[in-house]
Amino acid sequence: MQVVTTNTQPFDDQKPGTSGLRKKVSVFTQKHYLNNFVQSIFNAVNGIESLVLGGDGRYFNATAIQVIVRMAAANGVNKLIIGRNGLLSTPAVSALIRHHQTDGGIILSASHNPAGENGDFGIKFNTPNGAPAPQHITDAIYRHSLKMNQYRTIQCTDIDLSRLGTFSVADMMITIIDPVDHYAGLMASLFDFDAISAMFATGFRMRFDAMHAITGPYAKAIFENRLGAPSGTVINGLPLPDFGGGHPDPNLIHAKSLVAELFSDHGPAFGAASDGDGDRNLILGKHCFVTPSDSLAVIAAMHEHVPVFSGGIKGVARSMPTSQAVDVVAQARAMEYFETPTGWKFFCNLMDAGRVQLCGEESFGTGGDHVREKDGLWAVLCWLNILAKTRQPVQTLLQNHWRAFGRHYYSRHDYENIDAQIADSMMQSMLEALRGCVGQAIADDVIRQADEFTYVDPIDASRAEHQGLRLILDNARIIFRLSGTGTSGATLRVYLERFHRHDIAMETQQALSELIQFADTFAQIKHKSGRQVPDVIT
Ligand code: G16
Repeated sequence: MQVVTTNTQPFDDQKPGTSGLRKKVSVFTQKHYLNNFVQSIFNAVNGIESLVLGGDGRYFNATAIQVIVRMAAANGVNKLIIGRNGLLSTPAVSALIRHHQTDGGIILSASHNPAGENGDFGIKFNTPNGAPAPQHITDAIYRHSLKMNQYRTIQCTDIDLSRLGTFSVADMMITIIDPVDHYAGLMASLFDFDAISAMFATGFRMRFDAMHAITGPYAKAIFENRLGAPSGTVINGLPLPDFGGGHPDPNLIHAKSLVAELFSDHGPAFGAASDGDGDRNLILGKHCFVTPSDSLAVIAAMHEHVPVFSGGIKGVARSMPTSQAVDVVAQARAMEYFETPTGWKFFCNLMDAGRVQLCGEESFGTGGDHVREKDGLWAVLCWLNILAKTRQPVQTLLQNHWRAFGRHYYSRHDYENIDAQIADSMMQSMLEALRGCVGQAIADDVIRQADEFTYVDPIDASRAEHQGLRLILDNARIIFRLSGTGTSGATLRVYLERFHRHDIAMETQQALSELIQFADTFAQIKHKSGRQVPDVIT
């Protein structure tokens, strides 16, 4: 094998965000750009000998796989497991890393961001426990990227990604696997597939929107082939390099037609969707949307119905901006509960330590400790299992939950593509004004605490600072945060939450109207960003 050392210049913009490095395709396709970042991973993480490699199939996925294959061979990898055609969902990669006990994995995805030649691309490294690299590793990768002057590769022709089997390239053994098999088997071991099949056999109907992204083949194999849901249950099931021109973010805005079907009188009883790389989920019932925060709380409250949790739930965790609905369940059921910064990686120490078995985020992420990523289809199967055991409509389950635990009205307002400097200065002004807020009233509630969220990991005592600004009232919260996943400008997220012990059956935005008004005035959103209304309300 002939290793070629190629001279390069560092790029200064390769700092991984909330979930790896995400940039426009035009950035990633610059000469040496991908190579530099991949070499930074090998330089920062010593001794990678085995790897899982796959992505969500977006534009540039297959080309990037070939680049990484050559660089892996030149950097001492001797065992590489790749999904056929370069495809693997994010949770499937996490499961494979754990199953094959590899030294990690590389995932190619920009999650829910649009794809195609003018879209986004992304890459991230996961560690041997299957989790997204923690901060100290992503910091090290970034430091290496800033001084990158040479990368290692080999010269060889492209490998055939379409053929299952094992072969070698230089000294490296490559195995091309079916992307779905292992994951589908894992799901069958975690859920009561007989009970769910029996429910489908009685005529229960669902619709799953794969949004032309990675989950199509997984969903067809699981829902239609294994569980007996009628063909056509999975829509937009063919993964396309541009995701069919859509925006595979499973929320009320981007899954509009699915939402319309579930809100029509003749729609199915259950609807769900997942995102570009298969780690997010949207849950819908007939005439009913389950917020991700409520979904987490309902699963926690009804976990006895799901075999995954046959050992019980010792603890749950949610990201800080996620509503506190799951905390109420945890208190009632004597579970430990944790509040972490946004980013799935913050849950993983707690899972490794056996402290939490269920986690969730307002950004449509839910998952358990079977892998170390959030898992869209897993969350859908949790709901199907609960529905199969209770045989009650989603809406009834949700209303019963609110009756038992109270209701957290919740919404997130996003202001996208704000000039980064303006967004930073808005955050800075708010930070300076925080202290003056304490004691101020919003409607019939009072701000008791106003601070910037800092997290100290209970397991390894690592600190994460500047994780969002919080205004905490007796029964409400307003949170401001800048997104860490965008690729152009800055996105300001405003998270709004108000708790009512008894459901007041009010439309969500109306129930939150005083908080919305206060947030707008406090952040001076209209004045400083020039935006009159949020770009996306979820
Ligand atoms: C990533 C992280 C999530 C996080 C989300 C939103 O999700 O894995 O943990 O909640 O970003 O991040 P932000 O609010 O910073 O945009 P994904 O699905 O994009 O990988």
